[in-house]
Amino acid sequence: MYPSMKSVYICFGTDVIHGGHIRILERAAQLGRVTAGVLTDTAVASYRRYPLLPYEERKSIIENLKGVSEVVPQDSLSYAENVRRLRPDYVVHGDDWLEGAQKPIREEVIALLGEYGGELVEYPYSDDESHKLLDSSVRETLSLPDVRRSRLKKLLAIKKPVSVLEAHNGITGLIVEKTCVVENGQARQFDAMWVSSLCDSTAKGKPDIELVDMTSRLQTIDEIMEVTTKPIILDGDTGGKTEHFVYNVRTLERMGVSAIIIEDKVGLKKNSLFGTEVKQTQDSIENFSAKIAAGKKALRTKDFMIIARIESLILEQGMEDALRRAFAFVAAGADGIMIHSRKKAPDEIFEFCAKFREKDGTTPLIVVPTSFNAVTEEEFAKRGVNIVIYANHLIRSSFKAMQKTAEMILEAHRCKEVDDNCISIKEILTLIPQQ
Ligand code: SPV
Ligand code: MG
Repeated sequence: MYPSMKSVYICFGTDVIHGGHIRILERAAQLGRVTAGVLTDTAVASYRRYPLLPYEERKSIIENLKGVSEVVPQDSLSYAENVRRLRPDYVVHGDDWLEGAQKPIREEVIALLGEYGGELVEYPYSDDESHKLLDSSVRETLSLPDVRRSRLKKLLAIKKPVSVLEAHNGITGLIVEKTCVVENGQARQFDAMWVSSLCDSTAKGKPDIELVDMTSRLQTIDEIMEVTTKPIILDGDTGGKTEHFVYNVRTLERMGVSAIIIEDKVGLKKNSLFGTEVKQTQDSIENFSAKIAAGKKALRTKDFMIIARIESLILEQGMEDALRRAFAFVAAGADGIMIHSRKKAPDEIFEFCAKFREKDGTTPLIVVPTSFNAVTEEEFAKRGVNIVIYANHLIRSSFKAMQKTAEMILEAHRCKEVDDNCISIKEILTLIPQQ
């Protein structure tokens, strides 16, 4: 039946099969009996984009392709586990992984095959325009409001913690969307974006006191949404007046935002990282619970999340107060609890998580480790945290780089010296492809 009884391994991460895949598969089948790996949902999400089709569906598509004898899951971008187990005579791949994020994966495959005399066979990757169009139409689908909005809850179901980085305009949105590193055969990407009040205000040269109004915040979100597909979590400050909040959550839901986080403060809001150095007033449990409940009632979908942020530790009101509020806000309908702290040591955050998890094993917990920044995502996950938000790091790092460049031009009376600090003209011209 087979030209030889050699074994072949090929892996599919795609949810759209096109002629390019079929041609590679035909060639693979000429080499021997084909086992196809199918990337699991977590593996796809960590590498390219959230899959349009779940694993089971993608598996059954691949199973039904001519030339595929068997399908096995591949849990990570790395082929190592399956290659070690199956010891195929050939691994087949397109030649599109010679550079970029997949390069180390390719090198690992070559090394593994070398251990027992297996061979990597590469075929030219299809650069057919129609196939590229397919990928961009998948991206367009992922950016549609209904699809984008629902993805945060889907991510929460498959990934712990969900890793989130701030974006405050189109270009920072693209950085969160596209940055990918590969480490020990695992691809790592950010899962979602945080539209921070601090960064949105700072980018406009304004203080973080709810001065940048909702209309402007919505424009920032729209700018990010136009060029990205990942879910968005909005920093909703205090949520404002309940009468306004109910309108705003509906607008955000309609736009395709996945979640809003509102903090239990009233009056003139100042940034939490000031702590008790400035006057800040916490809302009562009753008022804030009523605001959450009203927001929940206004929603039209089950996807949009209203997350309550507790400021008790920031305002030095103690652990008991923080926990009392957390349980009350969950009872009022909150879809998640963000606990904030400005202490360098994570002890109070860990204590809160442990005590909260004693009574509530399911409500998502969110942290913003700007101060307690030595804790890894793995450690947070062990402590029961579901979402980690890096809330201000793109604006803080870009500010430092921009200021340095400005100083260097002034000092040198010309701009030659700053060239090494800058992305090249060629790169900036081609960074954003024209559609
Ligand atoms: C923000 O990013 O605006 C936040 C988080 O609210 S923090 O600055 O830590 O208060
Ligand atoms: Mg804020």
